[in-house]
Amino acid sequence: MLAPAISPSLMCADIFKLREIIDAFEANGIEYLHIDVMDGQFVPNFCLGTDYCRRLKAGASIPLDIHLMVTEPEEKLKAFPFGPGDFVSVHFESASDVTGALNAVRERGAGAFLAINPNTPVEAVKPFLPLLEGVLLMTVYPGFAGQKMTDGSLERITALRKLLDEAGRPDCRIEVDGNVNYEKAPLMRKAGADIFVVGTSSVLGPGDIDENIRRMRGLLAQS
Ligand code: S6P
Ligand code: MG
Repeated sequence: MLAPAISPSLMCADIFKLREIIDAFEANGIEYLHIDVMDGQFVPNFCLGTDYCRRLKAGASIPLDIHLMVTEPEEKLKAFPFGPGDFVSVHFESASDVTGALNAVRERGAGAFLAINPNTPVEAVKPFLPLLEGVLLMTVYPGFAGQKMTDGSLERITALRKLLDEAGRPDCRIEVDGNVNYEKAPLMRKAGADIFVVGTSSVLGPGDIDENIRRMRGLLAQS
C-alpha cells in the first residue's frame, strides 16, 4: 500500500492568511498543494488560475497538484506552470482528447492524473492506465467546496483499487477529493486511497491548522 499523502485544497484557504497557512504546510511536511482551476464552463464556478500557480511555485517549496476543471484541458493546460514533481489532473468528462491531454502533462515531466466524476464508471480509466501516475476520484461533484460526500464513494474507491491492482498497477495512486473529514478519511484509506485532498471538512476547517494536520496524519497512519 502506498504511503498516505495530504494535498490541501487552496480554494479553502483564507487569502488573508495565505502566507502563514503555507508556512504551516511546509513545517508539517504537507506533500502537495491542491489547486482547483475552474473556468465557469465545465463547472458552474470560477476559481484559481495561472498567476496563482506561478506565485505558489515561486513562494512555496511544496509541489503543485493542479486539478483542471475546465473544458478543453488539452489546450488550457499549456498556460500553467508545472514540471517534474508536480501533478496535473484532467477530467475524463471534459477532454475531447484525453490521451493528448495526459501526454501533454507527461511531456513536461509532471505526473498525469485522470479525474473522474462520481457518476463516471471507474472502468473509464482502463484505456489510459499506461499514461497515469494516478486517478483523482471525485467524492463530490466538482465545482464547490463544503459539499457532502456522494453515496457509493467508498465502494468506488474499493472497486478502483481492485481494478488498478488487477491491471498490474499497484503503484497507481488514488487521490480522493471532496468532504475528506476526520471520520471518512480513515475509511477512504482502508478502501485504498493514498492522496487526500483536505479542505473545509478537516484541515482548513475550524481549529488550529497544526493540530488539524497532526490529527489527520495520525488518523491516516492508523488506518
Ligand atoms: C471541488 C474541488 C475540491 C474542493 C475540496 C474542498 O470542486 O475540486 O478540491 O476544493 O473538496 O474540500 P471540502 O472539505 O470542503 O469538501
Ligand atoms: Mg479539487
